[in-house]
Amino acid sequence: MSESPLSMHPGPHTPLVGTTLREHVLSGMQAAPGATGEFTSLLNHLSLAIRIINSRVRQAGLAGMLGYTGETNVQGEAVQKLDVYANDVLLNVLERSGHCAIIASEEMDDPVFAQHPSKYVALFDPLDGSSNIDTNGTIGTIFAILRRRVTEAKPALEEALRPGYEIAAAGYALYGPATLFVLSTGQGVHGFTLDPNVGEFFLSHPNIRCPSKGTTYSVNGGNRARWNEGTKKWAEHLKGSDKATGRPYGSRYMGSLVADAHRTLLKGGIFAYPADEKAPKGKLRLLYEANPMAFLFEQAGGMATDGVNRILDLQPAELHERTPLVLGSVEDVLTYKRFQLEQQG
Ligand code: AFP
Repeated sequence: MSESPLSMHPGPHTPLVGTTLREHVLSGMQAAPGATGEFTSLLNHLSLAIRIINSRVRQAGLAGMLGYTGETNVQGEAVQKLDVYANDVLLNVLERSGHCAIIASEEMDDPVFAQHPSKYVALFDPLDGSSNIDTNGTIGTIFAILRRRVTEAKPALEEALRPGYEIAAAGYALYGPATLFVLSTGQGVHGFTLDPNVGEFFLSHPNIRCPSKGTTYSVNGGNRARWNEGTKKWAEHLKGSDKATGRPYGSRYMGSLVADAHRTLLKGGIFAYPADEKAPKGKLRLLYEANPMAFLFEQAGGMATDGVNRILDLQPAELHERTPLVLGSVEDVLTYKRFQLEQQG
């Protein structure tokens, strides 16, 4: 990237202008041999969609956008007005980008296939944690991008059903006190904060690393009675007192994966949504939630499993498949695994 005249001759009144998301993506792509600019353009379109969704989230209470539509989605969950809005924005912006052959969303029964040849598959949860909307809690958007193997081929559903280790880029937007865009294109994890006055994301969290161990755990303890013995013993273990291992752990749970995962990514510790008697395959969706988060955690030096197995190795069988999800600091995720293996004998 060429230096601007300002940065070449900084003076006492020179404004400090940080790296924008656009510049960051572009500089990564310039280093990639054979890059055509399509990937950069796709990520810029995603950033646009997120800024549009953010703008509506900020006005939701004033714009009559709170509450339910009265419909249920493919998961059987009540749909919020903002769920629909966020889904429509992402779909519209990504279709217009011309870079996605297949677009699949947690809110749509079936994927949308493009009529023209294009290189990428986009998977997203348009508004994660939406049960927090009406109480002004933190919510987010989660996405993953896959490269198609053959651009010219007619797009098919199987192209979306690929294991997470094939992800080319993943990230999330967090609509909290500030709006953040956390992204990995396979070269570490970087966080950008939206300057609402300028309308740009600026690099605020370069090269995020998840600590190897934390002191908090994040789980919906209300499900305890339905957990397996391994999970029950693990939770009791964390509540036990032992100075050497930092126990008892503190408990933090928002019920919004983006918020809980973001805190865990920065501070370390563990987030778990295990399988239970009511949800034997877990609650969270492999393609829209678990895979993108697992990609980010591994890129940041953390770990993500279904309790025992690596999330990114799981072969999806269907679009809306669910999985147990345990992610966070390597040491903490391995402790959870030890309790699962002990119970299995
Ligand atoms: P909603 O989008 O329906 O609020 O679900 C959020 C979510 O998928 C994920 O973001 C949370 O981690 C998890 O569900 C919370 O589930 P519980 O309410 O069962 O704890």
